[in-house]
Amino acid sequence: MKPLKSLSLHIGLFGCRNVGKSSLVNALTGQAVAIVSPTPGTTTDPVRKGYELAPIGPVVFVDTAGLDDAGALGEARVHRSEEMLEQVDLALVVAGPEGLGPVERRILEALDRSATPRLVVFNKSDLAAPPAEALVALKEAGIPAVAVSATTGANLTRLREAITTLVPDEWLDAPALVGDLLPPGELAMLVVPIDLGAPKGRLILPQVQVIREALDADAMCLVVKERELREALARQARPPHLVICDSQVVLKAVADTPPEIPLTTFSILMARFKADLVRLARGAAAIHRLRAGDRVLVAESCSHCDLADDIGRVKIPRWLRQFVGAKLEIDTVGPDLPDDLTPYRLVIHCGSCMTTRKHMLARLYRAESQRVPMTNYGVAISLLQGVLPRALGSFPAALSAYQAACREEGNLFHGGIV
Ligand SMILES: Nc1nc2c(ncn2[C@@H]2O[C@H](COP(=O)(O)OP(=O)(O)O)[C@@H](O)[C@H]2O)c(=O)[nH]1
Ligand code: SF4
Ligand SMILES: [Mg+2]
Repeated sequence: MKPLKSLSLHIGLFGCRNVGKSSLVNALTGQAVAIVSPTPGTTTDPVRKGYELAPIGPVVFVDTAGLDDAGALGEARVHRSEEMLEQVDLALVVAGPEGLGPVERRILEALDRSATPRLVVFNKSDLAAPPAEALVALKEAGIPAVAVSATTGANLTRLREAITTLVPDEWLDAPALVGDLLPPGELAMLVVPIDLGAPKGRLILPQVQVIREALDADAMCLVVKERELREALARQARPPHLVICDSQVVLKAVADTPPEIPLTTFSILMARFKADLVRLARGAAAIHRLRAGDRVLVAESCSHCDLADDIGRVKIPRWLRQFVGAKLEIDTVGPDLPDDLTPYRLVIHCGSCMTTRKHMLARLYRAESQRVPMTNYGVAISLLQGVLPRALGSFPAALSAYQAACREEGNLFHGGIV
């Protein structure tokens, strides 16, 4: 068999006959692609199916024959499935509700040898839940597991999320943090407040990352506090190419920076780098729709962020209530995000500095698949301060997504969109 070579992520499904591998491909793609049959051994050669899998993008599912097939013909099929184990980019080890046996264990060992990201899918959860001891053992081994039903569709969203978090980095082209915005020789002016919230004796990670990337791009950086910004700008014979400020001083930075100079915030740069700025900007439009009594979820990704505590638990709720001019029900959660987000009109997520882009994309997907808009602290703060269009000026796709979402809702209220 020819080795797999393609730009699409190949996701292999492996397991015994009849556990529902083909049914899962059909359920995930919403199409009857793979032949499903109660007769064991129906899938013979690996079957590939290209599909646009939200939120990852183009993928190819590789549905394989059961690895427990018997007889001479069965052996040949097993061999072809085993070859696939080494070739896919990501593997779903599919088991029934009875749990893991020697076949699954062999598959997991083979995947470990080739360092292939994998997760165990306990299918047929409509018939029975997977054994608790199997879940505990997998957890101890650091192997993610999800119980689903291809028949009822239960937990397929969770499965997609789990797949997303396992996708190897090279398959999700991460946008640059700032390098693409700064041509060589140009100047970035960074506005960094040194207040009580600033850590002692150092800069925070996004600021350091921006400086490093600007230097990598052969650009220059000038770092000032918000009080010195006006003076620093006045001293430049040639204006900076971009002003980047801390979200919390965005109002002052906008007031002190001539409108022709592009300006954005560290958090907006991080939203693009760590998640998807276009989608978070679109989600932010829901702020204009909030009404008295609406529930908003403020979500944090980890539990060690004193600064975000203050922003997420105190400042954003206060600014949000002031902006909407009404009482809102604001819950704060973290580090776990609830499965059911439907009680909320909006999720405002933290900057996710400690988690991966995949993690954030999976969370965005969870919210969007439940039709709950999601934005993040950085985008929300600029909106609540009335300067979001200015702060998104360097990101036309995000700006138009936000404005289109505002228009869709027919809302130019609560301070308008410009
Ligand atoms: N109850 C139930 N039956 C399922 C589920 N998924 C698949 N099946 C049934 O299990 C049998 C084998 O499914 P198939 O997809 O062909 O398994 P494969 O051999 O692993 O590809 C078929 O009769 C399916 O209808 C499920 O989630 N729940
Ligand atoms: S991920 Fe970063 S922003 Fe989010 S709660 Fe943790 S430290 Fe704070
Ligand atoms: Mg099959």
